[in-house]
Amino acid sequence: MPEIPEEENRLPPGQYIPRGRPIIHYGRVPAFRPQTWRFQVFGATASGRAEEFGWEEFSGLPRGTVVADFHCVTKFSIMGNEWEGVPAAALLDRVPPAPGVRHVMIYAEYGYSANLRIGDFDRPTTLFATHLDDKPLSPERGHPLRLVVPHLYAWKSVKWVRGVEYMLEDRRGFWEERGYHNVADPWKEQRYSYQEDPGDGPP
Ligand SMILES: Nc1nc2c(c(=O)[nH]1)N[C@H]1C(S)=C(S)[C@@H](COP(=O)(O)O)O[C@H]1N2
Ligand SMILES: [Mo]
Repeated sequence: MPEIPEEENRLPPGQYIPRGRPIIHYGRVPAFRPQTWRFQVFGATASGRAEEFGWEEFSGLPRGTVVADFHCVTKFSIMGNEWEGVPAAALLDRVPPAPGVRHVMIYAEYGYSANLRIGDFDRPTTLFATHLDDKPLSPERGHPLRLVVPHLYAWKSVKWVRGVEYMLEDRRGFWEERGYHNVADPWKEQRYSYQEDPGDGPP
């Protein structure tokens, strides 16, 4: 039988398992209004047009489940989360990017954002989650929709997400502009922008 690694063996360097499941974010928890909620895909789309989804339409996209650990740069890790929602790949199928797209910017309510390389966005484990462990997300966890990018530090897992911009050139998001690493791989401890190698971030 294949062995499931102990939680200790699944921890990236410098991380620890806290008691409970911390919740952290910058600013307030937004209210969800299903009638006016919109999800926008814009920038370098293949069609040249922006696309907008209402709540019903977005939640009707193909769905999937991902079980993954979650690593915050402040060093706590939350192990074995079961996220359910719309895989990023399903959105990329529905709204194909133009051929030159190498990066995306994810936007949330209140101006929070995070940039990702297209290869990190287009992973089988990257998904727009509506549910955590069989329950709808709580307001504090990102209800109604949050991105989950489990293989990168959790500031890239944008809560209350409202849109994606397809980008031909990389730009820094909220924390990437404030001294955090552009790529954010926890296994390489890519915490801060001063650790970036040439090519990791925009010039
Ligand atoms: N919109 C938004 N998303 C966000 C944040 C935020 O401040 N605003 N904080 C990020 C950070 S730093 C972390 S560690 C995770 C925390 O997710 P959790 O509250 O579900 O543990 O959300 C990320 N997503
Ligand atoms: Mo974080």
